[in-house]
Amino acid sequence: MNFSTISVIGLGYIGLPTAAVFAARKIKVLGVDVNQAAVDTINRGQIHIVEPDLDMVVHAAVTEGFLRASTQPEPADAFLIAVPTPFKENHAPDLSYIESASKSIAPVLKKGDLVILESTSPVGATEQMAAWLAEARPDLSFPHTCGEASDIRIAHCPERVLPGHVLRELVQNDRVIGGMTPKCSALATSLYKIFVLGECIVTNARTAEMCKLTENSFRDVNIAFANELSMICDSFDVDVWELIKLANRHPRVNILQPGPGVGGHCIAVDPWFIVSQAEGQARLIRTAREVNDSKPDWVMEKVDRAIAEHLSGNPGKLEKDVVIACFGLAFKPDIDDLRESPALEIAKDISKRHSGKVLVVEPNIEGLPEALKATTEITSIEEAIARADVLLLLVDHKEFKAVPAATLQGRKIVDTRGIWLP
Ligand code: SAJ
Repeated sequence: MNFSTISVIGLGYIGLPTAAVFAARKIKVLGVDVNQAAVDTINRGQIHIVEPDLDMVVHAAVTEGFLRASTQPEPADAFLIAVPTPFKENHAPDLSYIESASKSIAPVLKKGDLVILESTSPVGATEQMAAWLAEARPDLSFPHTCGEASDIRIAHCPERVLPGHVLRELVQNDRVIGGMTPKCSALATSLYKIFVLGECIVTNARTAEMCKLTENSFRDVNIAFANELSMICDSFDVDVWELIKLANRHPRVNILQPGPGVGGHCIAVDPWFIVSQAEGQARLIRTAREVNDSKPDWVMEKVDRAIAEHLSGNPGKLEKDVVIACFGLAFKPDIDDLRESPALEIAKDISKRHSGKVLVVEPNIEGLPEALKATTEITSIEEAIARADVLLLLVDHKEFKAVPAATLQGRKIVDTRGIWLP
């Protein structure tokens, strides 16, 4: 099949890079987003998100005329839906973005088109999407009712790229192709083969949905193990970082790293989709979520203890005289992404609760986020180390790893990442 035009619905962290790599292979791509400002930015050849090298690829694709953005869908040979799937109050998945994306493309669908759902989705979401499309277009046939004879082909092909390495991983990672029928899978495979150098592995839509949820739940459970160990070791007076290094010398043990909690928009969200669909069975997955979500509270207790210890060593000093410095706000090292960041939540919490000065160091951002502007002060690493009584290390950015050990000697440190320990 020759795809002469491709449409990507949702121009965020996944949709925009995907649209750009297709366009870089000289295919006409229309990116669609409800955000007019994002559409305008892209049409100027610029980007509205942070991802290394993406600005260059988008600029070239727009300048050469292969990538264009709009708020309105237009006819295309293939549609890729890459919209958010957050969860609701009760952790149940919110499919409203997929629903409105499906309903927006339905009027422009034509016989022979391929529709791919890339958004991380609960099991059954692709069938649900097919049902929404069928409802809007009774004149076309769909795989959930007509099987291989359908006019429209549908597949779930979850994205698996790591923020910060998106352009490389999009091309190199293996891709799971979950067609609603074998013909749907074959067509989706031929689409991804345009830029994917990794293997395209075919399965059905439900398995592909569960595969994506499984990958992120696996990581969440493993991080929870590390986080739980760090809390246990603290009460045993055992250095968890040394312990993990030692245990990982075993040929079949590979423990991940503890931290202040799990952030980002994927690992802290996706496991809940399994829990909400398998309430009584997903006990380990639920507990892992709870362990990781509770870690910031534990860090806050460590900060309170550090303040108390500092005060007991400095008679006459009051809490309002104690200066705390938070090192890092991002959700993981060496990125500027603060969304769903436990480090940011902890810094906000401290700035609300602490009566003394709170300093913030974040080498990857220009100014402080709104929530911290009135209550904290952004400083350099050196200034924070010089002024603070309690140093709280939240993110293992390379700049913090480079701080000479001698500078930190004898200081009161709460290190959630194990890089400033003696
Ligand atoms: N973290 C730890 N300790 C570790 C590893 C990570 O505390 O040893 C924390 C990080 O600091 C961060 C969070 O976990 O707060 C998540 O970071 P991450 O690097 O593990 O993952 P994400 O959220 O950037 O990307 C994940 C990836 N999934 C897996 O590795 C299984 C990525 O491949 C997915 O495409 C992405 O989720 C997604 O979009 O679903």
